[in-house]
Amino acid sequence: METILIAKEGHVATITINRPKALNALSTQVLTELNAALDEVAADQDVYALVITGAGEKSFVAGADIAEMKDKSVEEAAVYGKFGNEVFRKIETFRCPVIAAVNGFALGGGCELAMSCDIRIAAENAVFGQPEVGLGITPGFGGTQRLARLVGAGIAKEMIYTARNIKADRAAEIGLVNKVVAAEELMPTVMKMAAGIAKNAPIAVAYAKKAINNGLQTDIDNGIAIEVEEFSNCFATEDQTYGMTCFLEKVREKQFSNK
Ligand code: DAK
Repeated sequence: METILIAKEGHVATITINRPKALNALSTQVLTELNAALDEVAADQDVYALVITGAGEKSFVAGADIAEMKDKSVEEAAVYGKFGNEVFRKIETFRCPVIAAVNGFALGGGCELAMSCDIRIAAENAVFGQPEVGLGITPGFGGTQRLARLVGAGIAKEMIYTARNIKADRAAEIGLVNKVVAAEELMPTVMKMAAGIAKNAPIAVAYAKKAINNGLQTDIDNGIAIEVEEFSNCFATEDQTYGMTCFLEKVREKQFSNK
């Protein structure tokens, strides 16, 4: 792959969008290779957490590739939008948690990519925004849907209608990011969090992700029913017996088997 790097450290995989000359803008090639990288990582059952970041010190992802988008027809725009949304849904429903390490510009499709992840940690120099209406289009990779769900309709509408960017501290204030750290602390912080997630029972973490994501799309009674189902499914795993036995036998250092 030319525009995507994959690395693995312990049970944590990292996907880096590697097109720094164009501030990691999402061309069709990037989206296609990102899609393939996600499949590759998903197939590796030894990966319990995934980190997504951008190459270089300036940008996470500066959006969809404007040069490539400019001359699209209505039909081509629909195909492009559908494919991008499929890739981002793949991230959102990825079988383990995904953390966005936002190392600079996260604009348009970049902000949307970060929002498809479970958790966002930002460097102090990160900038977020949905500038699409200033280009004559609406957000097209889930921005109108996920931003409102994350920060509420009022602030989402303000950001989308004004097309004004916000800095990392404001993004933390509105709940768009979990935490802001110094640029040099970004990857260590994210890797520490990912490793902390990867220490827990992977199947339980995956079921918890499913329960939160699916529960958010429904009413509380259905949400509780989803939780009961995922909770009871845990009792079919070896890691449930192991985790509880470790507690009762006062074993502190656990090694879950992902079974
Ligand atoms: N696309 C293509 N190239 C980009 C780019 C982008 N989004 N962002 C930056 N680049 C390129 C620049 O053209 C420049 O290339 P060269 O001129 O060197 O060849 C290089 O990256 C460095 O950028 P700058 O020289 O502009 O760097 P600065 O530090 O001065 O400025 C910036 C950084 C991030 C403020 C600026 O580059 C910028 O404003 N970039 C565009 C940000 C933006 O508007 N992003 C949103 C894109 S729209 C849909 C599907 C998807 C979408 C919509 C609909 N459907 C089909 C339904 C999504 C839309 C978007 O994401």
